[in-house]
Amino acid sequence: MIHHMKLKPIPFHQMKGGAKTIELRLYDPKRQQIKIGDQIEFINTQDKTEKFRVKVNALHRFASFSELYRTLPLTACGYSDATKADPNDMNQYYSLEDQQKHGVVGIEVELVNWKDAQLEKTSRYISFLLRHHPEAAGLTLDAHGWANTAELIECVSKTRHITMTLLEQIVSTDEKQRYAFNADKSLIRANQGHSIPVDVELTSSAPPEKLWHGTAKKYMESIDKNGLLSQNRLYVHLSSDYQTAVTVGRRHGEPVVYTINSAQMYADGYIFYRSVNNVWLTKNVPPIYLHKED
Ligand code: HQG
Repeated sequence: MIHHMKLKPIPFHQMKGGAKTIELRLYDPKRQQIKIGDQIEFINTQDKTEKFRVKVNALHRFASFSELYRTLPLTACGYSDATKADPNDMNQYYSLEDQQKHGVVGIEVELVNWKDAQLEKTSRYISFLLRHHPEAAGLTLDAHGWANTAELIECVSKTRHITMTLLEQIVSTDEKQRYAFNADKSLIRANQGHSIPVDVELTSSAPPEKLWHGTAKKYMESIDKNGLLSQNRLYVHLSSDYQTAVTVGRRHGEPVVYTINSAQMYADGYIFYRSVNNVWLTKNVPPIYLHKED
C-alpha cells in the first residue's frame, strides 16, 4: 500500500538525501493504516511537484514524544545536534491533547530508488496483463499462458518505458520469481497467480505436512464457514512458511494466518501443485483442514 504525506522543505531534503531515516508523527487513524513494508510518498509542502518514495522498515510507537526522544536516535529523526533536541519541538505540529489521545510513532524508512520504483510499477502492469487482463493492452496469450515477448514489449511500450534489457531485469530480479521466459526468450509467461483460465503445466506433487494461508481478519467468518475458496484466481495460494503468509495477509487488512493440514488433505485425495516459484496451489480448502494461528 502507498501512503502520501507532506513534509516541510528542510526535513524533506534531509530525508531525500538519506540523512533523516525516522519520521515523527501522531499515531492517529491515518498513521494507524501504515504497515511495515508499505511505501510512503513524501511531497514537499513548498513545491508539490517534488516527491520521493520510501519503504517502511519499522514502526516505533510511544505514549509521548518525550518517551520517543529518550529512546530513538535523534540524529536519525532529523536533528543535526542531538543535544538540542526537545520533545516540545513537536508541539508546533500537534496539540498536546492530540498527542495524549493517540500516542506517537517514529516511522523508520529506507529510500526507494526511483528507477526501482518505476520498474516495480512496470512489473505490476506486466503481471496484470499476463495473469488477468491481456486484452487491456491488445495482448494474446496461448493456452499455456505464454505471450510472445516482442508483442508484450510492444503492448507495454504503448503506455510505459520498456526494452528487452529492462524486461530481462524485471524477470531475473523479481523477488517472487513471478515470470519465466522459454529457452530462447521468445515467449514469456507468469508462473502462477492467474485469474484467466490458462494451463501453465503445473505438476501435482505431495505437499509438506503443513502449509499456511495469510488473509485479513474481515474474511474470517466466511472462511470459517466456507473454507478457503480461490475467488477470482484459478487456485487458493498457500505458502510454505508462516512469515510469507503474514505478508500476504497484510495486503488485505489486519492479517490472520491459517495453518492447513495439507498432509491430511493429500491423504484424503486433494490435489496440490507447486508452481516453479514455490507457491503451493490447490482448488479449495474445506474448513475441517483449517486451524487459525493465535
Ligand atoms: C480470501 C500474491 C472470504 C483469501 C501473494 C484472500 C499470493 C476468502 C482473498 C497471491 C474466502 C483472495 C495470491 C472465503 C478465500 N471467504 N474470503 N471463503 N476464501 N478468501 O489476492 O492468496 O504478489 O486472490 O484469503 O503472494 O491473497 O500477486 O489471493 O485474502 O501468492 O505475486 O480472498 O498473490 O502474489 O485474494 O494472494 P487474492 P491471495 P503476487
